[in-house]
Amino acid sequence: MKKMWIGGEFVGSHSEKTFRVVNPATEEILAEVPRGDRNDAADAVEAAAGAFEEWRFMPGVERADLLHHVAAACRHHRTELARLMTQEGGKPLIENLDEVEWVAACFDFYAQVGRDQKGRVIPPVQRDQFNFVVKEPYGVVACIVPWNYPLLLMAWKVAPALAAGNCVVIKPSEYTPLSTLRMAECAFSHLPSGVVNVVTGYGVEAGEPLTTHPKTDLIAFTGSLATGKKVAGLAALGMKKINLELGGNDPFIVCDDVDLDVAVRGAVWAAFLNMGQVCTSAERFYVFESVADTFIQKFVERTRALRIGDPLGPDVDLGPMIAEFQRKKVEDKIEEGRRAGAKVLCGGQRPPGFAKGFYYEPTVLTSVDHTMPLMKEETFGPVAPIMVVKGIEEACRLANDSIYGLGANLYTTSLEHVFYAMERVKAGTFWINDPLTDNDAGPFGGMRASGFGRELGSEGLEAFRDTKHVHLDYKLSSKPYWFPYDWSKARKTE
Ligand code: TXE
Repeated sequence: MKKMWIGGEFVGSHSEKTFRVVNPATEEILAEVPRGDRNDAADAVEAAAGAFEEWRFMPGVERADLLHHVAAACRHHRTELARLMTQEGGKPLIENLDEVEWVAACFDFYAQVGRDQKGRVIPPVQRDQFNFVVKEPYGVVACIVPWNYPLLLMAWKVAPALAAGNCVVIKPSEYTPLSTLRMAECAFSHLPSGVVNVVTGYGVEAGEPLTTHPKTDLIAFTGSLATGKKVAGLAALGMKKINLELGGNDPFIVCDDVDLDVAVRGAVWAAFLNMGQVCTSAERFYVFESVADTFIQKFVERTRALRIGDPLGPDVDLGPMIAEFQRKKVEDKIEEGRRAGAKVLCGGQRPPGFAKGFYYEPTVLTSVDHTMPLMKEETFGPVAPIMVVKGIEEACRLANDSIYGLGANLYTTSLEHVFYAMERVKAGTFWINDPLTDNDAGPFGGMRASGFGRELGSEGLEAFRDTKHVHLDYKLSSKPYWFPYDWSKARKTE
């Protein structure tokens, strides 16, 4: 039975209860994991708070060295961690191998950024004074992580949080805790006890107590809009800082001036990567009418050619969805679209020949419009609804007709289209001719209902640092404007 990582030790839950982790490709039980509760969450927060004083004042170069160590351990265990994520999450192994490298790169990035600067000097307002701004850690950061990128979305919180001098408590998703527990064993174990803690369990039982614990200073959350609202509400009661990376409903615009073979390959990948279970999946397509028929025909051809199978591979493009609840959500969305008149060009069913596993065929629909939830709500599955538009104005208007604003994609060779769309479309990341490429130096996060705060980039470090202005008078001189007042000046102005 697996154990949680708290205060530098592997421990069971106070409740002694466990929950099962299932392989979504085979529906077999992979492991029993402690079902963490309020007491376990409290132990982890206390362990993090206890380690804070030592960790926050560790010299930046030493902290950086330890974070580089985490990155090296990650790379050393890359295949094992990638296989674990594949078994518990269903993402193809080839994608998880990439994910582990991105995790290591994130720790390397913040090891360096974290030791670069921690404030600035500003000009004083009087002689014999010195003013400066100090950036300082908050203290204990709760990192609540979803199942679609279990290690990457954890690293985007933990690496900058640690680099800024905070200590953390990680609550992985109940669907994908194993890879994070293994990271604790092979990488976080190099850090001083209590700096990183991992509490496994369900959202309400283990996640909520982390959000409300008096010693939790900041909550960094990635997940659904619905749960993000709950976390934000509870954090507000305790006046805690939050960073929310929520859902998306990303538009994908294809103009009539591009190589359609390239645009189609990019679009199919953006739609069906990780079975569409990516916060920045391309969830809705807008194609210029003059190229729509050709685009749709090529898109369907490439979708039909996708290889569905065992995510451990080899030669597989798509694995299963994470769980029955997610597949059912997609099936209901497609059924609803069909009833409203949408046409399914391919997919729209479970693939034959899979007795087990939450498999679903990648699905392409046309005859869709913005009265359908398919185009307005996050589907988070292997579904590509395509609308035909007259031009860039209509495409941008429809792209913005959403409560979300996480990412957006555009294919064009026209600078006019680039600037028209880039300046108008509401999205935290705007990809042009290269969908979903992340950059550790580029801030990632949502506008509107997709959340607030940013991960990655210098913004991603700032999210985990508080600001203090220090004002120093080194002559200790008294001031003319102190008591008792000299009214003679006032009379002169009368
Ligand atoms: O997300 P949740 P789930 C969307 C996607 C998906 C839906 C539900 O549409 O269908 O969310 O997925 C923890 N207090 N995204 O259920 O509930 C939970 O244990 C504190 C988009 O996975 O948001 C898990 O660790 N924590 C998203 C984490 O929150 C709570 C990626 C996310 O769970 C909690 C994933 C509570 N009350 C899902 N309730 C993206 N944008 O990438 C749950 N949790």
